[in-house]
Amino acid sequence: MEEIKLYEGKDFKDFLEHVNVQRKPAILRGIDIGPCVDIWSPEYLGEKVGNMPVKVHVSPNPKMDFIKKNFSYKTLPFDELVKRASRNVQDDYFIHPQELYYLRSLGTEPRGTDVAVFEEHYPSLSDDLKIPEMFGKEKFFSSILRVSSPQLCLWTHYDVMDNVLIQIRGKKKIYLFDPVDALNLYLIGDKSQITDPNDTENPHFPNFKKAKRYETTLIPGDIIFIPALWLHNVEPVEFSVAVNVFWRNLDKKFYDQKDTYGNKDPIPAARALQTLHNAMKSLDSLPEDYQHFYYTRMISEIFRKIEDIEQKRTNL
Ligand SMILES: O=C(O)CCC(=O)C(=O)O
Repeated sequence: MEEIKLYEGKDFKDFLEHVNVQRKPAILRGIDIGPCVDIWSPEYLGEKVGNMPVKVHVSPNPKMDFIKKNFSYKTLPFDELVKRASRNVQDDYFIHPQELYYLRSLGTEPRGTDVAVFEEHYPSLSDDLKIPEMFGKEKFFSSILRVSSPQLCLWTHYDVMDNVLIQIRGKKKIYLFDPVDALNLYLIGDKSQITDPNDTENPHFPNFKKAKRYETTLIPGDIIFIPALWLHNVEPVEFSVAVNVFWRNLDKKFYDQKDTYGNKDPIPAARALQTLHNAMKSLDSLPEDYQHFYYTRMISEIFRKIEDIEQKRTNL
């Protein structure tokens, strides 16, 4: 297990330097983020936000799997969501058999054409949370409220932008993997097929045990920096409320302007992946032994490129 650097105290200068220079995960603990840490009980949240409808993931299985879609979507009043998500899982079993809940707040536009901004969509809660100004307002992309039942794990995925996750209520385990380990993480698109980061002996994913794992438990008030492309998986130990803030760490021109969820690959990368799929389609017309040979040739070229990049990085 790899250490995640912890910065404690009121001053976040060293944390910011780590974020900007090392571009590795880091935790900031002990800064003032407002009264939310003390007052965001399920009752308070329900009362303040009321019955505004929200779209939630409902899962019978604590390990949500986006690839196999083992969960469904339901629209619930916000106050009902926090009531259900904050029940102890065992007590809840007979009332809502095997239902666990996860809210990832989206914009309010029903067709998903606006970006999530916490202060705008939850104005009755916004004074309770002071989001530290860390990265420059012009780079801001979105801020997302996340509410989760105890134990309900979000699938392992990467985001295309840097973000900080501000843990407000409940303890939450977080597992992170360096993008250099991507080959050991069995990716399909932006998601990994690894739904349980502790399942290192799964015969379907033999290389997973080679991936270096960064792991920690966040406590209320903690802010963790999750660099773009770092795979991560979260497992709330208790009823959990968090807000994460995404910002464009690359030049604006690299991002798809129509991407309201902030999960589309940077434009040159999306084009490269599309070209790869076209190349694969074009090879389909050849006999299999030719396909095998030309795929191997393509892989050799790609590996050469990766070696060049690695060489450059070790010389830095
Ligand atoms: O804390 C969560 O529920 C998920 C966090 C996450 O996926 C993120 O910060 O990108």
